[in-house]
Amino acid sequence: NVPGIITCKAAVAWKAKKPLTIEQIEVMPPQKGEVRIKNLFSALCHTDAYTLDGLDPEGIFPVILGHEATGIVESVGEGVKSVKPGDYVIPLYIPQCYQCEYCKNPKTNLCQAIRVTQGQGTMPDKTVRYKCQGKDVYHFMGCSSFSEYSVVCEISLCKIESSAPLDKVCLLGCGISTGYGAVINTAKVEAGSTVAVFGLGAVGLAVIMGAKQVGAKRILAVDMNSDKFELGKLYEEVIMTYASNILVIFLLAKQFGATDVLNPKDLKDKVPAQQYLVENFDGGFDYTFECVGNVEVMRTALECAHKGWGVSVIVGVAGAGQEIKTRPFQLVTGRTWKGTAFGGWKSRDSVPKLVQQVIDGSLKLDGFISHKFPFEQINEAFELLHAGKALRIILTN
Ligand code: NAD
Ligand code: AHE
Ligand code: ZN
Repeated sequence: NVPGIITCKAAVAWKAKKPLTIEQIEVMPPQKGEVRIKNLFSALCHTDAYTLDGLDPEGIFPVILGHEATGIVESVGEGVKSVKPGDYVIPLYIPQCYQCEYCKNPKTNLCQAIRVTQGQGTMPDKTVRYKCQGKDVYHFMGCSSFSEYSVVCEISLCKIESSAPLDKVCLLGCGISTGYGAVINTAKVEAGSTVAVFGLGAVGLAVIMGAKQVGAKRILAVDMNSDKFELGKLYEEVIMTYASNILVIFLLAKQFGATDVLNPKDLKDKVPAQQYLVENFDGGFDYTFECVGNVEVMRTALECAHKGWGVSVIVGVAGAGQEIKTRPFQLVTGRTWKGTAFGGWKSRDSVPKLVQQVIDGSLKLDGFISHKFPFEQINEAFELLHAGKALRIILTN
Protein backbone atom coordinates (compact mmCIF):
# COMPACT_ATOMS: atom_id res chain seq x y z
CA ASN A 1 0.00 0.00 0.00
CA VAL A 2 1.30 3.43 -0.95
CA PRO A 3 1.85 5.62 2.15
CA GLY A 4 -0.20 8.81 2.20
CA ILE A 5 0.23 12.29 3.66
CA ILE A 6 0.52 12.45 7.47
CA THR A 7 -0.78 15.49 9.34
CA CYS A 8 1.10 15.92 12.61
CA LYS A 9 2.58 18.45 15.02
CA ALA A 10 5.95 20.08 14.53
CA ALA A 11 7.88 23.07 15.87
CA VAL A 12 8.34 25.44 12.95
CA ALA A 13 11.04 28.14 12.95
CA TRP A 14 9.43 30.77 10.73
CA LYS A 15 12.16 33.38 11.03
CA ALA A 16 15.61 33.75 12.57
CA LYS A 17 15.66 34.84 16.20
CA LYS A 18 11.90 34.24 16.59
CA PRO A 19 10.42 31.58 18.88
CA LEU A 20 9.30 28.37 17.23
CA THR A 21 5.58 27.73 16.96
CA ILE A 22 3.94 24.35 17.40
CA GLU A 23 1.99 23.81 14.20
CA GLN A 24 0.00 21.14 12.39
CA ILE A 25 2.07 20.27 9.33
CA GLU A 26 1.68 17.88 6.40
CA VAL A 27 4.46 15.34 5.95
CA MET A 28 4.56 13.91 2.41
CA PRO A 29 5.23 10.23 1.77
CA PRO A 30 8.86 9.15 1.33
CA GLN A 31 10.07 9.14 -2.28
CA LYS A 32 12.69 6.80 -3.85
CA GLY A 33 15.54 6.15 -1.41
CA GLU A 34 13.72 8.00 1.39
CA VAL A 35 12.26 6.93 4.74
CA ARG A 36 9.52 8.49 6.86
CA ILE A 37 10.18 8.14 10.59
CA LYS A 38 8.21 8.91 13.71
CA ASN A 39 10.56 10.86 16.00
CA LEU A 40 10.39 9.56 19.59
CA PHE A 41 12.95 11.72 21.46
CA SER A 42 14.98 14.70 20.27
CA ALA A 43 17.59 16.77 22.11
CA LEU A 44 18.67 20.36 21.66
CA CYS A 45 22.23 21.02 20.50
CA HIS A 46 23.90 24.44 20.40
CA THR A 47 23.94 24.16 16.62
CA ASP A 48 20.14 24.30 16.52
CA ALA A 49 20.36 27.60 18.42
CA TYR A 50 23.19 28.74 16.14
CA THR A 51 20.94 28.35 13.10
CA LEU A 52 17.85 29.72 14.85
CA ASP A 53 19.91 32.80 15.77
CA GLY A 54 20.53 33.44 12.06
CA LEU A 55 24.29 32.78 12.33
CA ASP A 56 24.28 29.83 9.93
CA PRO A 57 25.17 30.83 6.35
CA GLU A 58 23.18 27.79 5.23
CA GLY A 59 20.29 28.73 7.48
CA ILE A 60 17.02 28.98 5.53
CA PHE A 61 13.50 29.65 6.84
CA PRO A 62 10.81 28.49 7.46
CA VAL A 63 12.50 25.35 8.71
CA ILE A 64 12.06 22.43 11.10
CA LEU A 65 15.23 22.24 13.21
CA GLY A 66 16.56 19.36 15.32
CA HIS A 67 19.27 16.82 14.51
CA GLU A 68 19.84 14.73 17.66
CA ALA A 69 17.04 12.13 17.84
CA THR A 70 15.76 8.59 17.98
CA GLY A 71 12.85 7.41 15.89
CA ILE A 72 10.94 4.47 14.49
CA VAL A 73 10.44 3.81 10.78
CA GLU A 74 6.84 4.48 9.69
CA SER A 75 7.16 3.87 5.93
CA VAL A 76 9.85 3.51 3.27
CA GLY A 77 10.12 4.75 -0.31
CA GLU A 78 11.00 2.77 -3.45
CA GLY A 79 14.25 0.83 -3.32
CA VAL A 80 14.87 1.17 0.43
CA LYS A 81 16.50 -2.03 1.74
CA SER A 82 18.43 -1.25 4.95
CA VAL A 83 15.43 -0.41 7.15
CA LYS A 84 11.77 -1.43 7.33
CA PRO A 85 8.70 -0.13 9.18
CA GLY A 86 9.03 -0.75 12.92
CA ASP A 87 12.84 -0.51 13.00
CA TYR A 88 14.34 1.84 15.62
CA VAL A 89 16.68 4.38 14.06
CA ILE A 90 18.92 7.38 14.71
CA PRO A 91 18.91 10.09 11.99
CA LEU A 92 22.41 11.12 10.86
CA TYR A 93 23.24 14.61 9.65
CA ILE A 94 26.39 13.20 8.12
CA PRO A 95 25.16 10.26 6.03
CA GLN A 96 27.16 7.30 4.74
CA CYS A 97 26.45 6.24 1.15
CA TYR A 98 29.42 3.87 0.84
CA GLN A 99 29.78 4.94 -2.82
CA CYS A 100 31.24 8.45 -2.86
CA GLU A 101 34.94 9.33 -2.90
CA TYR A 102 34.70 10.41 0.75
CA CYS A 103 32.99 7.23 1.98
CA LYS A 104 35.73 5.27 0.22
CA ASN A 105 38.50 7.28 1.89
CA PRO A 106 39.35 6.10 5.43
CA LYS A 107 40.64 9.57 6.25
CA THR A 108 37.21 11.22 6.41
CA ASN A 109 33.60 10.66 7.49
CA LEU A 110 32.29 13.54 5.35
CA CYS A 111 30.02 11.63 2.94
CA GLN A 112 29.11 14.09 0.18
CA ALA A 113 26.31 12.14 -1.55
CA ILE A 114 23.55 14.61 -0.56
CA ARG A 115 25.57 17.47 1.01
CA VAL A 116 24.59 20.18 -1.52
CA THR A 117 20.81 19.68 -1.36
CA GLN A 118 20.99 19.05 2.41
CA GLY A 119 22.69 22.43 2.76
CA GLN A 120 19.84 23.96 0.76
CA GLY A 121 17.24 22.47 3.09
CA THR A 122 15.74 20.08 0.54
CA MET A 123 15.71 16.40 -0.28
CA PRO A 124 18.03 15.22 -3.11
CA ASP A 125 15.37 15.97 -5.75
CA LYS A 126 15.48 19.62 -4.59
CA THR A 127 11.92 19.51 -3.21
CA VAL A 128 10.70 19.39 0.39
CA ARG A 129 8.41 16.93 2.23
CA TYR A 130 6.90 19.39 4.72
CA LYS A 131 4.01 21.85 4.24
CA CYS A 132 2.46 24.21 6.77
CA GLN A 133 -0.48 26.48 6.04
CA GLY A 134 0.04 25.69 2.37
CA LYS A 135 3.69 26.83 2.47
CA ASP A 136 6.78 24.69 1.90
CA VAL A 137 8.87 24.22 5.07
CA TYR A 138 12.58 23.41 4.68
CA HIS A 139 14.54 20.46 6.06
CA PHE A 140 17.48 20.94 8.45
CA MET A 141 20.75 18.98 8.44
CA GLY A 142 18.84 16.21 6.71
CA CYS A 143 17.03 15.41 9.98
CA SER A 144 14.41 17.99 11.10
CA SER A 145 13.82 16.07 14.33
CA PHE A 146 11.58 18.72 15.94
CA SER A 147 8.54 17.17 14.28
CA GLU A 148 6.35 14.18 15.08
CA TYR A 149 7.27 12.74 11.68
CA SER A 150 10.26 13.47 9.41
CA VAL A 151 11.35 12.29 5.97
CA VAL A 152 15.05 11.49 5.70
CA CYS A 153 17.27 9.74 3.15
CA GLU A 154 17.96 6.06 3.73
CA ILE A 155 21.69 6.88 3.80
CA SER A 156 21.02 9.33 6.65
CA LEU A 157 19.70 6.64 8.98
CA CYS A 158 21.13 3.81 11.01
CA LYS A 159 19.10 0.99 12.55
CA ILE A 160 19.71 0.48 16.26
CA GLU A 161 19.03 -2.22 18.84
CA SER A 162 15.40 -2.06 20.05
CA SER A 163 16.70 -2.68 23.59
CA ALA A 164 18.57 0.66 23.58
CA PRO A 165 17.35 3.40 25.98
CA LEU A 166 15.69 5.44 23.24
CA ASP A 167 15.31 8.54 25.47
CA LYS A 168 19.11 8.68 25.91
CA VAL A 169 20.78 7.33 22.79
CA CYS A 170 19.35 10.30 20.86
CA LEU A 171 22.47 12.07 22.24
CA LEU A 172 24.56 9.81 19.99
CA GLY A 173 23.00 11.63 17.03
CA CYS A 174 25.33 14.55 17.64
CA GLY A 175 26.95 16.02 20.75
CA ILE A 176 28.24 13.03 22.68
CA SER A 177 29.45 11.16 19.58
CA THR A 178 31.18 14.35 18.45
CA GLY A 179 33.08 15.07 21.68
CA TYR A 180 33.99 11.44 22.23
CA GLY A 181 35.00 10.94 18.58
CA ALA A 182 37.09 14.12 18.59
CA VAL A 183 39.31 12.37 21.15
CA ILE A 184 39.26 8.85 19.71
CA ASN A 185 39.23 9.48 15.95
CA THR A 186 40.34 13.05 15.23
CA ALA A 187 43.08 13.61 17.83
CA LYS A 188 43.76 9.95 18.63
CA VAL A 189 44.76 10.94 22.17
CA GLU A 190 47.23 8.45 23.69
CA ALA A 191 47.33 7.27 27.31
CA GLY A 192 49.45 9.56 29.47
CA SER A 193 48.68 12.67 27.40
CA THR A 194 47.77 16.09 28.78
CA VAL A 195 44.52 17.59 27.49
CA ALA A 196 42.78 20.98 27.75
CA VAL A 197 39.07 21.38 26.92
CA PHE A 198 37.50 24.79 26.34
CA GLY A 199 33.73 24.95 26.77
CA LEU A 200 31.92 22.59 29.12
CA GLY A 201 28.66 21.96 27.36
CA ALA A 202 27.69 18.42 26.45
CA VAL A 203 30.32 18.38 23.68
CA GLY A 204 33.17 19.53 25.93
CA LEU A 205 32.15 17.13 28.68
CA ALA A 206 32.10 14.29 26.16
CA VAL A 207 35.69 15.24 25.24
CA ILE A 208 36.61 15.02 28.93
CA MET A 209 34.88 11.64 29.18
CA GLY A 210 36.83 10.37 26.14
CA ALA A 211 40.13 11.78 27.38
CA LYS A 212 39.67 10.08 30.74
CA GLN A 213 38.76 6.81 29.04
CA VAL A 214 41.93 6.76 26.92
CA GLY A 215 44.02 7.45 30.02
CA ALA A 216 44.98 11.12 29.71
CA LYS A 217 47.09 11.95 32.77
CA ARG A 218 45.90 15.55 33.09
CA ILE A 219 42.66 17.15 31.85
CA LEU A 220 42.13 20.90 32.25
CA ALA A 221 38.49 22.02 31.98
CA VAL A 222 37.99 25.67 30.98
CA ASP A 223 34.74 27.55 31.08
CA MET A 224 33.80 31.12 31.89
CA ASN A 225 30.06 31.05 32.20
CA SER A 226 29.48 31.90 35.81
CA ASP A 227 25.81 31.01 35.99
CA LYS A 228 25.78 27.87 33.94
CA PHE A 229 23.52 25.76 36.05
CA GLU A 230 20.55 26.41 38.23
CA LEU A 231 21.28 25.40 41.79
CA GLY A 232 19.56 22.49 43.31
CA LYS A 233 18.84 19.08 41.85
CA LEU A 234 19.78 19.20 38.15
CA TYR A 235 19.64 15.57 37.14
CA GLU A 236 19.80 12.04 38.49
CA GLU A 237 23.53 11.53 38.71
CA VAL A 238 24.75 14.76 40.16
CA ILE A 239 22.94 16.51 42.99
CA MET A 240 24.10 20.07 42.74
CA THR A 241 25.38 21.36 46.05
CA TYR A 242 24.68 24.98 46.92
CA ALA A 243 27.98 26.30 45.61
CA SER A 244 28.96 29.14 43.31
CA ASN A 245 27.74 28.31 39.83
CA ILE A 246 31.17 28.14 38.27
CA LEU A 247 32.13 25.75 41.02
CA VAL A 248 29.12 23.67 40.05
CA ILE A 249 30.43 23.55 36.48
CA PHE A 250 33.79 22.45 37.69
CA LEU A 251 32.27 19.89 40.06
CA LEU A 252 30.52 18.54 37.01
CA ALA A 253 33.69 18.61 34.90
CA LYS A 254 35.50 16.73 37.68
CA GLN A 255 32.63 14.28 37.67
CA PHE A 256 33.56 13.53 34.06
CA GLY A 257 37.28 13.31 34.81
CA ALA A 258 38.81 16.79 34.75
CA THR A 259 41.86 17.03 37.01
CA ASP A 260 42.15 20.82 36.83
CA VAL A 261 39.71 23.64 36.20
CA LEU A 262 40.13 27.23 35.05
CA ASN A 263 37.79 30.16 34.67
CA PRO A 264 39.68 32.59 32.40
CA LYS A 265 37.95 35.45 34.22
CA ASP A 266 40.11 34.55 37.22
CA LEU A 267 43.34 35.39 35.41
CA LYS A 268 44.16 38.33 37.67
CA ASP A 269 47.31 39.61 36.02
CA LYS A 270 45.44 39.66 32.73
CA VAL A 271 48.10 37.88 30.69
CA PRO A 272 46.59 36.21 27.65
CA ALA A 273 45.16 32.87 28.77
CA GLN A 274 47.43 30.93 26.43
CA GLN A 275 50.52 32.52 27.98
CA TYR A 276 49.28 31.69 31.49
CA LEU A 277 48.57 28.11 30.43
CA VAL A 278 51.95 27.59 28.73
CA GLU A 279 53.73 29.01 31.78
CA ASN A 280 51.73 27.02 34.33
CA PHE A 281 51.05 23.73 32.60
CA ASP A 282 54.47 22.35 31.59
CA GLY A 283 54.77 24.32 28.39
CA GLY A 284 51.26 23.56 27.17
CA PHE A 285 49.11 20.53 26.38
CA ASP A 286 49.57 17.55 24.10
CA TYR A 287 45.98 18.03 22.89
CA THR A 288 43.48 20.89 23.17
CA PHE A 289 39.83 20.97 22.11
CA GLU A 290 37.72 24.06 21.40
CA CYS A 291 34.08 23.26 22.14
CA VAL A 292 32.65 26.78 22.19
CA GLY A 293 32.49 28.13 18.62
CA ASN A 294 34.45 31.30 19.46
CA VAL A 295 37.37 32.18 17.17
CA GLU A 296 39.29 33.85 20.03
CA VAL A 297 39.00 30.69 22.13
CA MET A 298 40.14 28.72 19.08
CA ARG A 299 43.31 30.82 19.00
CA THR A 300 43.87 30.33 22.73
CA ALA A 301 43.36 26.59 22.35
CA LEU A 302 45.90 26.40 19.51
CA GLU A 303 48.50 28.57 21.21
CA CYS A 304 48.41 26.61 24.47
CA ALA A 305 49.05 23.36 22.58
CA HIS A 306 52.58 22.22 23.31
CA LYS A 307 55.45 23.46 21.10
CA GLY A 308 56.84 20.73 18.90
CA TRP A 309 53.91 18.33 19.05
CA GLY A 310 50.68 19.91 20.39
CA VAL A 311 47.47 19.23 18.40
CA SER A 312 44.44 21.51 18.68
CA VAL A 313 41.02 20.31 17.47
CA ILE A 314 38.27 22.75 16.57
CA VAL A 315 34.85 21.30 17.41
CA GLY A 316 32.93 24.53 17.92
CA VAL A 317 30.98 26.08 15.04
CA ALA A 318 31.66 29.72 14.29
CA GLY A 319 29.23 31.82 12.29
CA ALA A 320 29.42 33.24 8.78
CA GLY A 321 32.36 35.58 8.27
CA GLN A 322 34.18 34.46 11.41
CA GLU A 323 37.83 33.63 10.74
CA ILE A 324 40.59 32.17 12.85
CA LYS A 325 44.07 33.64 13.02
CA THR A 326 47.42 32.93 14.58
CA ARG A 327 51.07 33.60 13.82
CA PRO A 328 52.32 31.04 11.24
CA PHE A 329 55.22 30.63 13.66
CA GLN A 330 52.83 28.71 15.96
CA LEU A 331 52.51 26.03 13.29
CA VAL A 332 56.10 26.25 12.07
CA THR A 333 57.14 25.40 15.63
CA GLY A 334 55.27 22.14 15.60
CA ARG A 335 51.64 22.76 16.52
CA THR A 336 48.84 21.21 14.43
CA TRP A 337 45.44 22.85 13.95
CA LYS A 338 42.63 20.56 12.84
CA GLY A 339 38.85 20.17 13.13
CA THR A 340 36.18 17.53 13.44
CA ALA A 341 32.66 16.96 12.15
CA PHE A 342 30.57 14.50 14.13
CA GLY A 343 33.78 13.37 15.83
CA GLY A 344 35.07 11.77 12.65
CA TRP A 345 32.71 8.82 12.94
CA LYS A 346 31.67 7.12 9.69
CA SER A 347 28.09 7.41 10.78
CA ARG A 348 26.08 4.34 9.75
CA ASP A 349 29.00 2.02 10.64
CA SER A 350 29.76 3.65 13.99
CA VAL A 351 26.57 4.84 15.70
CA PRO A 352 25.14 1.32 16.16
CA LYS A 353 28.44 0.38 17.87
CA LEU A 354 28.19 3.41 20.16
CA VAL A 355 24.60 2.41 20.98
CA GLN A 356 25.90 -1.06 21.88
CA GLN A 357 28.41 0.57 24.26
CA VAL A 358 25.49 2.37 25.96
CA ILE A 359 23.56 -0.90 26.24
CA ASP A 360 26.56 -2.74 27.76
CA GLY A 361 27.24 0.21 30.10
CA SER A 362 30.68 1.20 28.85
CA LEU A 363 29.34 4.51 27.53
CA LYS A 364 27.20 6.42 30.05
CA LEU A 365 24.84 9.19 28.92
CA ASP A 366 22.90 10.10 32.10
CA GLY A 367 25.36 12.78 33.21
CA PHE A 368 24.80 14.74 30.01
CA ILE A 369 21.04 15.06 30.49
CA SER A 370 19.99 18.06 32.53
CA HIS A 371 16.33 18.33 31.57
CA LYS A 372 13.52 16.30 30.09
CA PHE A 373 10.66 18.34 28.62
CA PRO A 374 7.46 17.64 26.74
CA PHE A 375 7.81 18.71 23.12
CA GLU A 376 5.53 21.73 23.63
CA GLN A 377 8.14 23.32 25.93
CA ILE A 378 10.70 23.58 23.12
CA ASN A 379 10.97 27.38 23.34
CA GLU A 380 11.66 27.19 27.07
CA ALA A 381 14.32 24.62 26.22
CA PHE A 382 16.01 27.04 23.82
CA GLU A 383 15.86 29.76 26.48
CA LEU A 384 17.58 27.51 29.01
CA LEU A 385 20.28 26.59 26.50
CA HIS A 386 20.83 30.26 25.59
CA ALA A 387 21.03 31.17 29.27
CA GLY A 388 23.70 28.52 29.73
CA LYS A 389 21.46 26.84 32.26
CA ALA A 390 21.30 23.45 30.63
CA LEU A 391 23.39 20.63 29.29
CA ARG A 392 21.30 18.36 27.07
CA ILE A 393 17.52 18.81 27.16
CA ILE A 394 15.61 15.79 25.89
CA LEU A 395 12.22 16.49 24.32
CA THR A 396 9.58 13.76 24.19
CA ASN A 397 8.29 14.26 20.68
P1 NAD B 1 26.82 24.56 24.81
O1 NAD B 1 26.26 25.90 24.49
O2 NAD B 1 26.01 23.58 25.58
O3 NAD B 1 28.22 24.71 25.56
C1 NAD B 1 29.13 25.72 25.26
C2 NAD B 1 29.92 25.99 26.54
O4 NAD B 1 30.95 26.96 26.26
C3 NAD B 1 29.08 26.58 27.68
O5 NAD B 1 29.32 25.88 28.87
C4 NAD B 1 29.58 28.02 27.81
O6 NAD B 1 29.55 28.48 29.15
C5 NAD B 1 31.02 27.87 27.36
N1 NAD B 1 31.65 29.10 26.88
C6 NAD B 1 31.06 30.14 26.22
N2 NAD B 1 31.97 31.08 25.94
C7 NAD B 1 33.17 30.64 26.45
C8 NAD B 1 34.50 31.16 26.49
N3 NAD B 1 34.76 32.35 25.94
N4 NAD B 1 35.48 30.42 27.09
C9 NAD B 1 35.19 29.22 27.65
N5 NAD B 1 33.95 28.66 27.65
C10 NAD B 1 32.97 29.38 27.05
O7 NAD B 1 27.22 23.95 23.39
P2 NAD B 1 27.40 22.42 22.91
O8 NAD B 1 26.06 21.86 22.49
O9 NAD B 1 28.24 21.69 23.90
O10 NAD B 1 28.25 22.67 21.55
C11 NAD B 1 29.49 23.29 21.67
C12 NAD B 1 29.95 23.79 20.30
O11 NAD B 1 30.18 22.68 19.43
C13 NAD B 1 28.93 24.67 19.58
O12 NAD B 1 29.64 25.63 18.82
C14 NAD B 1 28.25 23.69 18.61
O13 NAD B 1 27.71 24.36 17.49
C15 NAD B 1 29.43 22.85 18.23
N6 NAD B 1 29.15 21.49 17.75
C16 NAD B 1 29.92 21.03 16.72
C17 NAD B 1 29.78 19.73 16.26
C18 NAD B 1 30.67 19.23 15.13
O14 NAD B 1 30.35 18.20 14.54
N7 NAD B 1 31.77 19.89 14.85
C19 NAD B 1 28.82 18.87 16.85
C20 NAD B 1 28.05 19.36 17.92
C21 NAD B 1 28.22 20.67 18.38
N1 AHE C 1 25.70 24.99 7.99
C1 AHE C 1 26.72 25.26 9.00
C2 AHE C 1 27.57 23.99 9.22
C3 AHE C 1 28.28 24.14 10.55
C4 AHE C 1 29.02 22.88 10.90
O1 AHE C 1 30.24 22.89 10.92
N2 AHE C 1 28.29 21.78 11.18
C5 AHE C 1 28.92 20.58 11.69
C6 AHE C 1 27.96 19.84 12.58
S1 AHE C 1 27.45 20.79 13.94
C7 AHE C 1 26.34 19.69 14.65
O2 AHE C 1 25.86 20.21 15.86
C8 AHE C 1 29.30 19.64 10.58
O3 AHE C 1 29.33 18.43 10.77
N3 AHE C 1 29.61 20.15 9.41
C9 AHE C 1 29.96 19.26 8.33
C10 AHE C 1 29.22 19.74 7.10
O4 AHE C 1 29.31 19.07 6.06
O5 AHE C 1 28.58 20.80 7.24
C11 AHE C 1 27.61 26.39 8.56
O6 AHE C 1 28.14 27.06 9.45
O7 AHE C 1 27.74 26.58 7.34
ZN1 ZN D 1 24.68 19.17 17.02
